[in-house]
Amino acid sequence: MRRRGDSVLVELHAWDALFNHRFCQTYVHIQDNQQICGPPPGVPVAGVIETPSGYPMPAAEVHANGEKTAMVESDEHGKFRFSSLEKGYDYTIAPSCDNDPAAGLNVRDLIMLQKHILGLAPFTNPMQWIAADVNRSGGVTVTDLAILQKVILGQKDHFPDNTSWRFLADGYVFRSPEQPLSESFPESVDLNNLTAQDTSLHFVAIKTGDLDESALRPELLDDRNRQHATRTFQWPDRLLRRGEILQMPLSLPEGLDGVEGLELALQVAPEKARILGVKPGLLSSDQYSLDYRQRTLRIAAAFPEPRKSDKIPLLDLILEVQADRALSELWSGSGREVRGALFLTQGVVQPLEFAFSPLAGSNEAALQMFPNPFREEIRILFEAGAAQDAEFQVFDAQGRLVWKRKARVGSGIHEFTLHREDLPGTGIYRVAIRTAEGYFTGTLGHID
Ligand SMILES: [Ca+2]
Ligand SMILES: [Ca+2]
Repeated sequence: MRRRGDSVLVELHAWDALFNHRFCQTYVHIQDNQQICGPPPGVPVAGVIETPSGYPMPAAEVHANGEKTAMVESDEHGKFRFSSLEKGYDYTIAPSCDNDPAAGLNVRDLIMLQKHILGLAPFTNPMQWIAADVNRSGGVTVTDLAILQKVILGQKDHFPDNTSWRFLADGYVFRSPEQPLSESFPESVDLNNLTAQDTSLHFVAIKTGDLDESALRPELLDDRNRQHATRTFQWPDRLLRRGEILQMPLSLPEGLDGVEGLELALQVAPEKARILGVKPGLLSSDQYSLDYRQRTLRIAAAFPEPRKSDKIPLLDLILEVQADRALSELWSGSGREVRGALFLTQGVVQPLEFAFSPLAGSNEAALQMFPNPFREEIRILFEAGAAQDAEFQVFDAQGRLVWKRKARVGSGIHEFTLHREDLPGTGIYRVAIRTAEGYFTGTLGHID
């Protein structure tokens, strides 16, 4: 079939009266100057894209490639539709999506991949193999595990030689489901010499690395979180001095059994401390990452064998303290905002948070001050359990030490007085009393 705009090869032959013959080749360029041919006929081509468990995939590009090309996007129901593809041409219909490689990736995926590689829980359907072949090498190996770990830790922002999603043309039957990657399964549909509409195309969307299919279902993890109690990293709080090097051991919270993995992001507050490094512990260096600029420690660890709580640190985080502050004040966000989760056997996920407990014997509530705010002087009371040395400190709102004193105190209630001339001016101040038993803190206001 020839159309407007086509060039057609023709031969021109000529004979004279003596039948001498010559010919030449040239082109006829077909034009429709009087617009009598009408629009070329087209037919709709449409279908749907869903995850293996039937969740619709929105915002995937669907390309119709060939001599004629077109592109549409899937809608929130996973549906796509080319309203009119010109008839008579060959098309290859193929979805694609390479956005947000980290979507849906978490330690549960690492655990599932590791268990498959170790032969503890081999995959049961070909989609898992395709998701797990992170580097699209045609096999599932520890290299895929390492790349997945780096993407989860934020050390890689894409999958080498692979896209965020792959799309399997539905209806393909794997000949050897236990070795699906050895087959050339179809990731597109060919429509040759299109003559009639086709609105029943179906693709299965497979998110690279996302073995538990949480990419389009973030509520999966949230639901599991809601069902289980929060676990707490507990540290004794204490006052720190500017310039102090702090080594914080991070161990599994107490009372745990069957821990298959751990995910955590911990950020140090700006101006309060900076990360110097990590002292290795149970975790190998590929199971955590340090972002010095963002002041963030991230952990994504899948344990080859379920672990119990013990005292052996996962690692020690090493910080340089940049302001006189309590340990509990060094972090961005409160302990409840720490993004962390423990992955236990049976698919149980427990949220993780931090808590800082006063040292035994100390009690922040025991530090009483009045009048507060004060003009001339303020009386500050605290109770010590035994005779000991005490250090009194006052910090301004910027964390600068503005007043200090040392004294020996006996057991019982003690009082000291702060006068207006002890402070550089009006404002909010933080009082801290450090003793061998722990420390007491409180906030006071100085007004005119
Ligand atoms: Ca691979
Ligand atoms: Ca996942």
